[in-house]
Amino acid sequence: MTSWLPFPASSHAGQVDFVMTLVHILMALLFIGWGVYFVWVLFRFRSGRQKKASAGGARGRLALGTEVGVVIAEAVLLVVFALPLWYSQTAARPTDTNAVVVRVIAEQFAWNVHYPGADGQFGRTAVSLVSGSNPIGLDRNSPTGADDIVLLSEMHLPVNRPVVIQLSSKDVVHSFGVPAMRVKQDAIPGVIAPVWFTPTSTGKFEIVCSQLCGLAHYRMRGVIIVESESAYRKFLADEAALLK
Ligand SMILES: [Cu+2]
Repeated sequence: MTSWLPFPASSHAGQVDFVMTLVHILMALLFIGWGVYFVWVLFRFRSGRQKKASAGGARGRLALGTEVGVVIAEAVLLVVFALPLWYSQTAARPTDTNAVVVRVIAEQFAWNVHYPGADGQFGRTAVSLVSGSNPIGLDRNSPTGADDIVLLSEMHLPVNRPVVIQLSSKDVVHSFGVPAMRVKQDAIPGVIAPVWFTPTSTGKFEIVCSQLCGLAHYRMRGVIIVESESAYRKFLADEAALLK
């Protein structure tokens, strides 16, 4: 049923697809219902049958009942399905303490990916340190900053381990969209927004910017490389070796 959607590469993809399918079914019913009603109204109230409009408006409970029914259906979609899912993937944190934590700092028109390095702690960053060669303003001399790893528009992740993305932006509002992971979260200057997911398939998956953020918005893309735990560890070790 959901084969019209991108390949599902995260553990919560099925839940998102389910909500999306429900929304599409409701919208299809509304589209057909309103369409049929519109044609019926054109026929029923044609001028040949009814020259003068009634100022009194519609009587009967059907219209009100339909409206209330639609509102209830939409409220159920929102409150029962959409909001709990959104909460669980953003405000709530994964229960797995082994989660990978990565910062993503968006800018026109790239994704800076910041790993805390071997010590598991992010180094200090400062706006005054931002330069062409230091896009996130990382202080390499801070106690936890020397081992940090910074990549441009490329993110490596281990398969089957939760990853918490701490998302922010250097300039304008962007949106971190990973269609295969069913992840989308706005990147807002001055705000650190969390979003998390668990990749369930190895492979390369596209990061796209999902907010129109400027002239080159269309090429604000990145790649997530999901790999085995050992390949991920090798990646971290290789990057750490480059810093020495
Ligand atoms: Cu953007």
